[in-house]
Amino acid sequence: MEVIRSTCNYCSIACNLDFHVEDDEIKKVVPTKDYPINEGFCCTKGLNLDKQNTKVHNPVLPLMRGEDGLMKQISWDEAFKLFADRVLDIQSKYGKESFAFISTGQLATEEMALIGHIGRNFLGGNGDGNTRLCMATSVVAYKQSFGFDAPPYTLKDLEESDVIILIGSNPVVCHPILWSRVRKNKRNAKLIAVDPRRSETVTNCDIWYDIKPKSDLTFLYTLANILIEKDWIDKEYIEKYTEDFEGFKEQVKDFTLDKVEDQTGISSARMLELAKIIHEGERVSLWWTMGINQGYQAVRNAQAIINIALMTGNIGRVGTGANSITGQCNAMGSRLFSNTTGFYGGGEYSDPARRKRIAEVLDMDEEMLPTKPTLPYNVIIDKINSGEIRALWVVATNPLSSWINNLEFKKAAEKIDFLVVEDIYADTETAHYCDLLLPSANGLKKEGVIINTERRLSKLNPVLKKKDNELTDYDIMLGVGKALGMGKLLDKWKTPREAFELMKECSKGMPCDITGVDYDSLKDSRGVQWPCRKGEEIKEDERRLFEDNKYFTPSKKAKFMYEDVAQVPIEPSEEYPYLFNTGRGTVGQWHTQTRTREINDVSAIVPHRGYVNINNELAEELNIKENDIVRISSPNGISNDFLVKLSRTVKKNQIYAPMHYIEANSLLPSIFDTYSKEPNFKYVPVKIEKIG
Ligand SMILES: Nc1nc2c(c(=O)[nH]1)N[C@H]1C(S)=C(S)[C@@H](COP(=O)(O)OP(=O)(O)OC[C@H]3O[C@@H](n4cnc5c(=O)[nH]c(N)nc54)[C@H](O)[C@@H]3O)O[C@H]1N2
Ligand SMILES: Nc1nc2c(c(=O)[nH]1)N[C@H]1C(S)=C(S)[C@@H](COP(=O)(O)OP(=O)(O)OC[C@H]3O[C@@H](n4cnc5c(=O)[nH]c(N)nc54)[C@H](O)[C@@H]3O)O[C@H]1N2
Ligand code: SF4
Ligand SMILES: [Mo]
Repeated sequence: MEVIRSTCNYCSIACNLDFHVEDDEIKKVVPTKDYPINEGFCCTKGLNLDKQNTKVHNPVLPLMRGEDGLMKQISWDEAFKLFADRVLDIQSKYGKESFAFISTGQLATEEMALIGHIGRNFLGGNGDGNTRLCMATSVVAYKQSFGFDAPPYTLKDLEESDVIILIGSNPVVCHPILWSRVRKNKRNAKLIAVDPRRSETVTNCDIWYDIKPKSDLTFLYTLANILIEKDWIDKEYIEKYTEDFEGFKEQVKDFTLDKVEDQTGISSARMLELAKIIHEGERVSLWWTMGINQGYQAVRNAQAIINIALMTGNIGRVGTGANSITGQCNAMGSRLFSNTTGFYGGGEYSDPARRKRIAEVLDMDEEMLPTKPTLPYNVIIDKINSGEIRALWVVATNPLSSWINNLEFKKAAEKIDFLVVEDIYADTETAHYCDLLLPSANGLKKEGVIINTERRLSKLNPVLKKKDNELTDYDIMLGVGKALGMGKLLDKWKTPREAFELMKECSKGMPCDITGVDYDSLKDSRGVQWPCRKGEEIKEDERRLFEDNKYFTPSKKAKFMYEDVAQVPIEPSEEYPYLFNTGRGTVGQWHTQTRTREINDVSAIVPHRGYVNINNELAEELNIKENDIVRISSPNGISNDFLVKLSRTVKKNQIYAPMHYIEANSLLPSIFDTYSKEPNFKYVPVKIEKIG
């Protein structure tokens, strides 16, 4: 029996797993013992990675929609030619920007880089990722505050903190292996959760700040104001390493204790208690995830967290940090190497030095490189609906279900002239509308590099062999590129390894420099965090950023970023009195459930239709019982039916809907953060009616 190690390509922890393989069949999956991230543990999704395309097979050959509306099988050469003919024809009629692609944080870095090369450098189209739905807020927050998209922590910081504050984050369900690091904490840390819902993580914490939905900014500004007034701040750190603290101080001075309870639901005594805990903690770490990122004022929320870390000197030291936890396995790869919002390895498209360097590395004309960041996801969809974008290539994401206000995406899918879907399943909600389906081999058959939440690169290795005619995403993208006539522009991209070498060169001298990473040594290694510069010896395999207190801004100082608290876009009303919140349901369910539906242990226990948690008292008032069906309507003008699961984890006026079911998103209006354009996925007032 052969043992092949690879990386789990579900969540951003990126556990390593040993696959025991015989006759091209996986006999056993064992979490890798000596991998520093998961140390012999993993969650049910990783353990069941072998259950992909076992019950629900993917076609090996592409499918094209015929004139009768039915899908029929074609050869790969025919598919590539069809792609090229249709896209080039559409571009010749409507201009380069009539083409766009939507990619993902769930591919290997090399695949993201290649689709960015084809779609942006060669075709001159727009291309965004589902990371817009997820990490865009953290990206913008870090860029503005630190000068680079740089999550500063290492997961070991969880073991070394005195105080761990989790804001809008439910790692017990979403990052179980991260939680095992919390459990290994050596300093008897105080665990604090800030969440309107009594999540699984809240249940495992010492203190719960059950704030009113979307009141985080007031909560954090009040906290900052107390710390300032009590003089519980690190003046030396502020003075030496940060900018514009005075402006921030002015901003928060009116966030006084007399108003806080009314606005956030948290009493002034409890606010004082939290400030005191932070003050007394020698090592305080602050962590956030989608409860912060997916909001209408999300960037400023994330920066309010960053500001607390900066003003108390809780950054750049063991067990501290303002730490955004990423979502998908390779969200970090997509953030840095997808050529969508900035150059490979970072840097603005307007920066002449970066333009020159990237053109040299890729051996192409500077004029061919993008001159501006992509149009964001929401604008791409608007432009499909207005007829400006006519061809769309969707790779490894299922927007018909996952996009906010998803009937807008459905409209776009119905309207667009040419929709291509590349997926490991032909039956996703999005694939249902496509003109061309490019079936790809799943992650067990591919090679590449994944960058996890703590900036650690690890290797995806082929565990199973490809069948005849079966192609990976990399193979498919190369086929598309060749058919488009990219010719010499693909000379340096023949294999994932070559693409990785290009990305290394592009990263040279940047904060995420990976020139010291050796592709071969990465296999079966302990992984390596960026930066990893060529020639530089790395002594520790768990490293944090900013230990030298130098940030990536021109002044080398971190910047306090702040703004007035924005008005809630839609207040609850008599018609829509309840607040609808969405997020993850269980450890075993992954997003739109294409993959996890194949895991028996998961499908046996989760509801098979969209459901909501309703508080027992509210249910009683509305005469609703467990397993009833309710109709929920939102100001979107949409009503959807949900199964009822009574739960005291939600407050009486709040409802929680797991995002794994298509019904949730059509209720949410198209509201985005001003700066990151990340959707406001976790808040809309709704009404409930019992039916049936
Ligand atoms: N099992 C499983 N694990 C996953 C995933 C999955 O689909 N399934 N997806 C992965 C991905 S891509 C991501 S991005 C992560 C997401 O990981 P998380 O962000 O931890 O998960 P969510 O459930 O989306 O949201 C976290 C919490 O935000 C809270 N919240 C809602 N509104 C507010 C608010 O106004 N303020 C505050 N403070 N909190 C609020 C919610 O109640 C919820 O408990 O999980 C990753 N891991
Ligand atoms: N209401 C609400 N909506 C949300 C969220 C929320 O909290 N609330 N969270 C948002 C977040 S954070 C995220 S990240 C998104 C996720 O949203 P999506 O990206 O749409 O969700 P997935 O189901 O992970 O879709 C991934 C697709 O890729 C396919 N796939 C898997 N592996 C491969 C591969 O190797 N190659 C190819 N070509 N395809 C592959 C899968 O079959 C699946 O169809 O959802 C967002 N939507
Ligand atoms: S914790 Fe994340 S990376 Fe680890 S096995 Fe589970 S899904 Fe995979
Ligand atoms: Mo995500």
